[in-house]
Amino acid sequence: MDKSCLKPDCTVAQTGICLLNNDPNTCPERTIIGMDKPVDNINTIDTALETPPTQSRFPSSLALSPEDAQVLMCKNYCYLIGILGAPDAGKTAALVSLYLLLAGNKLNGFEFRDSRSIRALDDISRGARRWNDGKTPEQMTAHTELADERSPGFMHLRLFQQSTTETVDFLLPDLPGEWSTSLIDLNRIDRMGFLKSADCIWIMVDGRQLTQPTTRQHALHRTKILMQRVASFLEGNIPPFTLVITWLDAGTPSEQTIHALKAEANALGVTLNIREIASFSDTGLQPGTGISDLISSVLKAPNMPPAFWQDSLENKTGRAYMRFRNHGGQA
Ligand SMILES: Nc1nc2c(ncn2[C@@H]2O[C@H](COP(=O)(O)OP(=O)(O)O)[C@@H](O)[C@H]2O)c(=O)[nH]1
Ligand SMILES: [Mg+2]
Repeated sequence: MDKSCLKPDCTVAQTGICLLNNDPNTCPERTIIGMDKPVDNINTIDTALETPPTQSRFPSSLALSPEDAQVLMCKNYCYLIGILGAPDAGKTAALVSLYLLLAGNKLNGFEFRDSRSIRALDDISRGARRWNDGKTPEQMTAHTELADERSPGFMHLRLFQQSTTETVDFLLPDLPGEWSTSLIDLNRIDRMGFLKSADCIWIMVDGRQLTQPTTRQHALHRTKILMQRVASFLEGNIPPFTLVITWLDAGTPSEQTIHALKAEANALGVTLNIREIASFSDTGLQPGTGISDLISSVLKAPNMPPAFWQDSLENKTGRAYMRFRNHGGQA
C-alpha cells in the first residue's frame, strides 16, 4: 500500500523522509493513499463495501434432494413412498398420470393444493402433453435420469383429501429402473437408505410381462427377488408393500400369478396389497384408472403412524421418522 501524509507539504511518499522528523512507520500524520484517516486508526476504518442485501429467491421447484425432503418432513408429516420396478415398468408414467389427473381436477377424492417440485413434475409430463395430431405418442415418458446418480430425487405433492377434509403431503421418488435392476442383480442397496423411512413400498410391474406366457415366469422370478432384497434390507421393519400392476388397459394377470406373488410376500412376512392401474390407455379404458385408489391405499395402509398422543413405548411402526428432524431449516 502507498503511504502519504496529511501535511500538504510533506514529501514522505517520494523521499521517505518525514517533514516532522518522525519515523515514517509510526508518524501519526501518515495515511494510506485514498483514505483521509491516519494509519494508526486503520482498524477503525469502516469496511469499504457493505455486503449487498440478499434477495430472497423462489425455491427451484425441481425434484427435491434428500436434504430438501428432510426440511419438509420436519414441518409436516409427509407420506414417503418407495417406488421400485424394472426399467419400463411404468413408474414415471404413474407419476405423470397422477400429475395430469390433478391438473385437470380429476383425481377422485383429492384436490391439488401445492407442490415444491412442480417443475420436475412438469418436466416428466412434457412427453404426455405433446400435441401429436390427436394421436397419442408412442412413448409417453422419457427414460428417467437423475441429476445425481447417487441419491434419489423426490416429487412433492400436497393434496386435499375430501373424505377427511385434511391436507396430506406425499414424497414420491422417480428413480431410474436401473436402480432396481442393480438391486436385483447385484444387491446394490447403498442408494436405498430412504426406503427405511418409507410409509409403503410400491413394487411396479409391467402387467403385460406378467400376462404373456413367454415373459410371465421371468417377470415373476425378478419381482420375487426384488421383494426379497427389499425385505432383507429393511430387516423386520418392513412397511406394507403394494404390487402395482401397470398397463391395466392391456389386460390383467391371472389369479395364479397374483397368488404366486402373494405367497412369496407371505413367506417374507410382508403385507402385500395388489393394485392395478392404467396410467395411459390404448383401449377404451379411462387413462388414469386405478391411480386415485392407489393414492388412497397409502393413507389407509395398516402399520401407519399412531395417533398423536398414543403411548410412544407402544410405537411399533418402525418408521425412522425422527432421523429426518432438522430444526434449523426452512421449508
Ligand atoms: N398404455 C399404457 N402405457 C403405459 C402404461 N404405463 C407405462 N406406459 C408406457 O410405457 C412407457 C414406459 O413407462 P415409464 O413410466 O417411462 O417406465 P419406467 O422406466 O418404469 O419409469 C411409457 O412411456 C408409456 O408410454 C400404462 O399403464 N398404459
Ligand atoms: Mg422412469
